Amino acid sequence: MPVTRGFKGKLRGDGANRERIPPGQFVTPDFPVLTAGPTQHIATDRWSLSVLHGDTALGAWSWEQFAALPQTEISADIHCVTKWTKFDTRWRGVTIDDLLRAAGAEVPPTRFLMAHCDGGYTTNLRLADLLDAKAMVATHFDGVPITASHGGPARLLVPHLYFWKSAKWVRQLVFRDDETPGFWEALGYHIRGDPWQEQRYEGDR
Ligand SMILES: Nc1nc2c(c(=O)[nH]1)N[C@H]1C(S)=C(S)[C@@H](COP(=O)(O)O)O[C@H]1N2
Ligand SMILES: [Mo]
Repeated sequence: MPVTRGFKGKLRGDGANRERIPPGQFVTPDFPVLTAGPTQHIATDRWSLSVLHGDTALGAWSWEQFAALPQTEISADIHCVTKWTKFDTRWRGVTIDDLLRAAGAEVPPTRFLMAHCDGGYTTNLRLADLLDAKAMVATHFDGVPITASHGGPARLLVPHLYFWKSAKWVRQLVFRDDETPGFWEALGYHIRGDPWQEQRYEGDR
């Protein structure tokens, strides 16, 4: 009976998917836009990405040079601290591992990094959360260039942390000796932001 089959299928799906929803989150099919401040628009011929250690440049890539780096696809669920979770987002870009390899910095010079964006947004990250193909600088979403509102031409993607860590319009990755808070972290959000530990605000575990 089709109704029974459908009903069972739905139950199985919900059961499996429940395990994919971090505590306090709800699933949306939408892709909300969340930006503090205006959307940034930068032409790819004026774009570059740099990796620095303090003031010292370790590597820098024009748009063409970046496109020539090894490309990787990541499919992942994403979790915003405002409580929406979106399943199965599909991205393409350059993993942080490949970026550091291209910069000749396979061994990260420090354990911490700050991502800097056009428009002034920053977010701090631990290298342990960026390596082993867990994160990338993404240029494509669902097979097409990321739109400006979602952070194109290039954004950080760190899907296992709350999505505020996935900095849109990223331009510089700066190694630092200390774990300095970025934009939201300085305003009271958690320094790391693991959705599975519900690390929303400073003081949460
Ligand atoms: N540059 C920049 N990156 C940013 C933000 C921002 O305000 N500026 N917002 C963060 C937050 S809070 C979230 S939830 C995601 C939202 O990404 P989206 O607009 O593609 O959904 O981007 C993150 N990256
Ligand atoms: Mo967010």
